[in-house]
Amino acid sequence: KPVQIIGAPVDYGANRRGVDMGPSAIRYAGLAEELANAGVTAIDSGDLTVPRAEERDPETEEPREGKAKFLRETADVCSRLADEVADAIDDDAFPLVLGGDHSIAMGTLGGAARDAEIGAIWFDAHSDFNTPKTSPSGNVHGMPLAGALGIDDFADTDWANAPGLRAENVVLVGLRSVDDTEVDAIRESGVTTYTMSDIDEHGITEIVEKALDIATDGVDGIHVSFDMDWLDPKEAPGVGTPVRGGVSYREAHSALETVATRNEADGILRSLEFVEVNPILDEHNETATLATELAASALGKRIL
Ligand code: DIR
Ligand code: MN
Ligand code: MN
Ligand code: MN
Repeated sequence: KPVQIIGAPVDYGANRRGVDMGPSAIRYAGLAEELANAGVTAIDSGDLTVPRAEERDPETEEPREGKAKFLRETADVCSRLADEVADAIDDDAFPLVLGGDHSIAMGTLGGAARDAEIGAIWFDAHSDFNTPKTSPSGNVHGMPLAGALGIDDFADTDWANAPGLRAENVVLVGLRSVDDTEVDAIRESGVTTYTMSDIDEHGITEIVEKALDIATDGVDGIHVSFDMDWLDPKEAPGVGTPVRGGVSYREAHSALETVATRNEADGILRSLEFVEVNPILDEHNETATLATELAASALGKRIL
């Protein structure tokens, strides 16, 4: 199955500019070559058209309660991204989405969960479970899981919701920064969480195997959403919200190799995205380079 690369050069959801350059940075770092070397056939369908943040007013009329910057613009981009992802799947291609900040996951999930029941694995330092009402920052990149699952004030936000995404098949892996405002929503939602402490205790392979068991149980496929801030900032400095104590270079590869091995056995992987690469906060485009290598691992690259 060919991989279809879709760029979403969006930074409406982040608290500073630059993550909209993520898709360019990842391509410049050699994504096409890295995938070709891994034996993966890839078609690049380019980037979605995204107006610059400066041309837009961050205030939105909706929701009436609470705060979510650039929500209208985010709705527009996510709707178009969902269509592209759903079209790619219809064409029997495998969507690989390049962010952009994590708000775009509502688009990817919306497309992947169209006419299908899916699970998801969320590799992220953060839980992304805020809503406009609860968010301390107003940044939509802290909200996409709540949006996709239709939690609280996202209940009627059609563009954000991924109808076929089942909370019982959603697994967050490697958490280490959760806002107080997110805790109850996470507990009530029925998702499974593994923190960095769980990885310390059991090791990355065991945790990812468990995550795969849960995410794949009874579904048509799974989405893997990979926030580059999941890694330790020493490995991935080019991200907007770095948090110390993340996974190592090798653990990140191992996690995605485990996903790839499972996918080789059962073909369960339906879509994949890498988000939050911000090259202007980076040195020598390190974080984008890492994203290209990780994409290859997820799509089946092996050391031997
Ligand atoms: C924080 C940061 N929880 C917020 N979230 C981030 O703004 O809601 N997610 N950075 O990846
Ligand atoms: Mn995130
Ligand atoms: Mn994050
Ligand atoms: Mn154990």
